[in-house]
Amino acid sequence: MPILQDKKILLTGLLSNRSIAFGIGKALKREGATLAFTYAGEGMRERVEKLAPELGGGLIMSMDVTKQDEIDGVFSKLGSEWGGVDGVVHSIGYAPRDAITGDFLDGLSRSSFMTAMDISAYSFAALGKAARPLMKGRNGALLTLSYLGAVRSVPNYNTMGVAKAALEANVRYMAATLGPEGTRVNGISAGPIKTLAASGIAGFSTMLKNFANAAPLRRNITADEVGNVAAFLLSDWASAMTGEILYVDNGYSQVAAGMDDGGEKPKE
Ligand code: NAD
Ligand code: 0WE
Repeated sequence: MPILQDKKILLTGLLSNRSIAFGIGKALKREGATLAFTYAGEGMRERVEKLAPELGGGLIMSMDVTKQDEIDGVFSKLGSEWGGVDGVVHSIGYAPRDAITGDFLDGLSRSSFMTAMDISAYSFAALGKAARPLMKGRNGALLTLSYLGAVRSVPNYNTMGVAKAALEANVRYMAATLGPEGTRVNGISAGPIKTLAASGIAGFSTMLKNFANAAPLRRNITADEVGNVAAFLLSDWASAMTGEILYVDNGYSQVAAGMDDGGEKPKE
């Protein structure tokens, strides 16, 4: 039995077939969900129009999260088309390049800090606020994507790490606020994946290699694997889970650097 039958879910953050949102979309479709999609302002529309059919298609709307009128427009449209919303996936993050490169304080600026906070953290609470009346009493769920840099200092992640810490705090405050209305709020902290957001980040390939060597499961993770956990969290199987950050990282965050076994693979 598919676990998301009859669930109406808004999927943000689609940009390419490598996007984590694409892996999530495939799992949601497989589990029977009806989807709607947003893109980050004109210019991105065509990309999402190409990807949406593979995810079963549906409404496609512009939503640059820095623009409140676009956020309001999306939920007013969902209100008239769907009458209610059962799930929202927030898969959005951005910081200006200088703020995620090299020395944290050299790259720090008031404006890049505010941009990172606005797009990567504030926007999740803004979506929760706008979705609230449409989700009330439906046992629905909100989901966001975080990264280990929220809770550890990761080289170069810098200002994004501060924004992810705020995002994870958002998860807890939103869970407390929306719980009495039956709406759950959770996050997935994913291991590194080579998406567009990751391409062009200096040393990312080395990071992936080190990750696979150190992670208990001795490999990298895929967007499809994030998708499966996302489908679970949005489903009624997770009805007692809210305010949580689940690590989908092959166990990487749960081990400390130890003896270098060169990333020994499991024995046959
Ligand atoms: P991606 O580039 O495919 O997706 C990032 C998305 O953010 C894009 O769809 C982009 O359009 C959107 N976006 C940026 N600015 C926006 C704005 N102003 N309004 C609306 N949307 C905007 O990359 P991804 O890796 O799939 O990233 C998705 C999420 O997953 C992000 O929150 C990212 O921080 C998180 N994450 C990524 C990794 C990784 O290694 N790739 C690991 C853990 C968490
Ligand atoms: O959240 C992210 C990356 C998000 C991101 C990516 C970019 C690239 C293009 C935010 N802003 C921008 N700005 C751009 O101009 N990840 C979890 C992936 C990621 O990014 C890193 C990582 C990892 C992992 C940056 C440095 C170190 C590690």
